Amino acid sequence: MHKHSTLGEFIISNQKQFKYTSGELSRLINSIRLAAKVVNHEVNKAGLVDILGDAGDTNVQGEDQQKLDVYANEIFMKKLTNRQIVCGIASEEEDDFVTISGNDKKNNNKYVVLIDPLDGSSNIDVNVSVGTIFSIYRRVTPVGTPVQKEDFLQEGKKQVAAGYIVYGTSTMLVYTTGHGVNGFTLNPAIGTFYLSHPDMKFPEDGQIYSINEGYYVHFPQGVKDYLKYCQEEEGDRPYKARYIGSLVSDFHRNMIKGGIYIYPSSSVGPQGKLRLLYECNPMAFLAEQAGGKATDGYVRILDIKPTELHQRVPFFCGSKNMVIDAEGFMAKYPEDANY
Ligand code: P6P
Repeated sequence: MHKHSTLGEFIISNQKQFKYTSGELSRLINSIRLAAKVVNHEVNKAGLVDILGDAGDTNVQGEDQQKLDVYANEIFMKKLTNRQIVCGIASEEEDDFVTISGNDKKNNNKYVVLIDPLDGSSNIDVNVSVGTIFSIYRRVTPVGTPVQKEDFLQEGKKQVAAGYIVYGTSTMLVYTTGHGVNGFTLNPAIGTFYLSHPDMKFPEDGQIYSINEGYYVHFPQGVKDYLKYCQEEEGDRPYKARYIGSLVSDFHRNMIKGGIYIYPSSSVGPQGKLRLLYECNPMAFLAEQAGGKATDGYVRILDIKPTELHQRVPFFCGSKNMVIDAEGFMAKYPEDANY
């Protein structure tokens, strides 16, 4: 594969790796590619157009919806719907899942997509990078019938594709279909994504930890013990603290440089903050495909059976040996396990 192939060329040359019929993956990724370019355009000019500030509404999370959140959600919903490939979408910005019955109203589309259209949106006003996270499954209820909640509540290990777009100093699409992780960088001048990071791998070890230490007093003891381990002078420690407050950006940096991202349970948030279905599962799929690891501190994220669309889960994700070290501290306090 020539290093500078485009996303389109890459999809075609890797189509055979997607275990379903040939055109389906292309249509899925192409709809995401187009939506990414449209959202990127708005995100990049957000400071210039009166699109900032609250949309005067709040989402199921009870968070003020930034207009760009709402905008990104609409764009991804529309582009996914138009390609006649998706039978349902669940989004952080939608209270319940949305049924897409197709132009012929026959519910013949086979995939469901779960999406966080603009994660880290509170960073928009301060010009810090934000991201889109997506997770794709094959439906499990009969084709030809309306999509059902169980199509969305599948374990993360059933994902057929997952990825993110990071709207940073450059805009990148990073995704997997279960055959490794590849990163594409957008050339905004011509609107083309180029394969800039083939076969991305998490370094097995790392010296960066990403966590909001402001909540230290609320953390479970295992996390407090692990943080002290990161900060003591021994071998390759103390580690470096890097926390952008945007999951996609922290994950992306840690995948390239090595590191661990932790959003743990706490006394104020017993299940942590991140959502299992459209944040942790897709990032965990990517992490494992890149040779990394993702758990809730005790259990593999991709093995967790979801029960609710917007359920939260504690999240430890990154370089394999760093996650293993953190789990070693968590294991001392089995009473803190969730499952
Ligand atoms: P806190 C953004 O809202 C987000 O979902 C992640 O992108 C980010 O890592 C985390 O929450 C930041 O949360 O509580 O540290 O501000």
